[in-house]
Amino acid sequence: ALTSYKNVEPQWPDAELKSEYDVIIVGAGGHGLGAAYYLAKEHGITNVAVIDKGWLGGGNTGRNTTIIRSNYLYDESARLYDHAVDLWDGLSQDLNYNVMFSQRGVMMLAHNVHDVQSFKRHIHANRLNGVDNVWLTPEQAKEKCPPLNISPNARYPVMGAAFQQRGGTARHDAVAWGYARAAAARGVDIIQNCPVLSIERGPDGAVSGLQTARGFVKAKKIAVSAAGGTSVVMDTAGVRLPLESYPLQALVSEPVKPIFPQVVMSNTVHAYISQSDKGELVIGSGTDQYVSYSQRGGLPLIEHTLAAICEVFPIFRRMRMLRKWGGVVDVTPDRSPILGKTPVKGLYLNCGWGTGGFKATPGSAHVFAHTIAQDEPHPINAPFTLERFETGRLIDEAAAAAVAH
Ligand code: FAD
Ligand code: PYC
Repeated sequence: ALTSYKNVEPQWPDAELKSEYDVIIVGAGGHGLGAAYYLAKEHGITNVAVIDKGWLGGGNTGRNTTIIRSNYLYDESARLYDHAVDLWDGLSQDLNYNVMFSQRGVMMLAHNVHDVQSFKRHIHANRLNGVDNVWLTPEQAKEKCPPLNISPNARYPVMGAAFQQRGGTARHDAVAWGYARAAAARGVDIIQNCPVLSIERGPDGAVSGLQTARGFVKAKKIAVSAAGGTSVVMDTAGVRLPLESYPLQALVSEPVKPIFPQVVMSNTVHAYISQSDKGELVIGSGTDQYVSYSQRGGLPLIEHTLAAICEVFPIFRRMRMLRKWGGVVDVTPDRSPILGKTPVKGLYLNCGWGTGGFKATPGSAHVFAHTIAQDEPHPINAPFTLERFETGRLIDEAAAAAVAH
């Protein structure tokens, strides 16, 4: 069946690893590929390699439920995530690649008094930061999303919802492919199936290069964007990180005709759901409760999630699930990312996105490229330092993370 594809041009060349680069990015997820693209496009730095141990986009970028929103509590986070929403808006045009960004709106359900108070606090803070987020009554929520059960007798009664209209979804693979194609067109080498084994440092302590499965490569600057694998890679440079890696799972149903117009999240019952353009219900759960580097999780979590979905959306009780999978998410103590310089000269870090970094992809990649090129943070990522875990200047977004972990 694939013979008809034999004359199709690859979208980026399968590059040979050179002996030396100005910048090497470890991790060909959306964040790493995006940073390479912006390095080339906005800073004129094109002697760049993006190296991945597996296939491009095969990490969390290709495994997530693609929810995009910027309704975070603190000013620092609102600036970072809203910068991303602004870039999502023009991304398909910028990359000349349809990333299928769909601003269908994200609804977060409140099931108890605590949820109501917490969401209203977020809505007020968001409004002060120019981030759209409004309160919906149960009836208004149902009007937007007809499958929602708002009966007062429901097991998980809906007491209202926070709603961000500018939020939505994008096609995760297309984001990786679009950045990869656009970066490669500007001269970036994309190297797949090449595990990075260690970061090497010279006598002055600065980075000198990487040991990879294909040998040593010299680099003036190294940027690590390896999500769940970050702490292992950084350890080889002598940098210990406040990260824990957990499995996070998702699953899809059989495809059906359009039935679900928004993205709906419920942190309290540990479930979130949207409908893909193919018609599948895309459903996700909370993290497994143990640390692991395996890209699969335990069945009890999925059962719990589906039980919750059946209570909140009884219409879906007889849907059949097609497949499930997991990713490895890198979680910081304050549920905010680490995005900036490190104590090692020439070594830059973009990690700690945990359960919620897909939405940030263009914004994070954009300011990370600035940080690498200028050797100083962009004002937007300046607060997201590694040092904050020593100084105590934390950015606690556990509530806005909205995924149980
Ligand atoms: P990745 O895409 O994971 O890329 C990192 C890359 O580094 C990988 O390709 C990996 O192979 C590579 N790597 C690791 N170690 C090495 C090494 N030693 N050598 C070479 N390469 C290496 N976020 C949202 O905003 N919305 C959501 O709805 C959402 N849902 C999620 C659902 C699930 C099930 C999961 C798992 C995550 C979800 N997330 C969500 C989180 C989101 O997917 C991630 O935060 C984001 O994709 C991280 O992107 P990245 O480019 O940093 O990492
Ligand atoms: O961060 O919005 C999010 C999210 C939804 C599902 C997983 N993460």
